Amino acid sequence: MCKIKEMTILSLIFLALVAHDSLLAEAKIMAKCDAVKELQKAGVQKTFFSNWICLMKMESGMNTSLLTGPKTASSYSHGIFQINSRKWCSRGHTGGKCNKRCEDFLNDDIQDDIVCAVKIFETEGWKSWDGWVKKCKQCPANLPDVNCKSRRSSSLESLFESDEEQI
Ligand SMILES: [Ca+2]
Repeated sequence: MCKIKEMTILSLIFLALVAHDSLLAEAKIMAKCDAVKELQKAGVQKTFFSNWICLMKMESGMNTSLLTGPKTASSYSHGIFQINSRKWCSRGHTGGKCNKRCEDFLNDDIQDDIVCAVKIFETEGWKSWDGWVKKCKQCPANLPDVNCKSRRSSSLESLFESDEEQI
């Protein structure tokens, strides 16, 4: 009897953990300091960090899996930088000016997203992003503090993740 009860409790705990994990997986909201780390890793100039973070917040709410559209020319915008399929990537196969599958801009690894976003920036400037123009350029108060000194991010996710981040 006790064994069975234990098993049931264990399975419930297991199910709760799985459910919790999938909830986190669905949300995919990147914490600010995790995004800062990603920018550092990609070698982006530090002077621009607050603009990049503001842009990500305003374009996608830091949601790495956000897909919006269709917009003009039935284009879709992808991921944390809302990279558009009209010019920069192709849906279903590699292509566009970044030579990438748009779907690659919907996952949790944003290194490739950053490479493409930097290319967009170098080609068209910040003005390529409406969200940046309206909410970062015109409201500099929205530019966040990007000094992430603490080793641990304060994000909810970090409570559930192992310490793989410190390299
Ligand atoms: Ca990606």
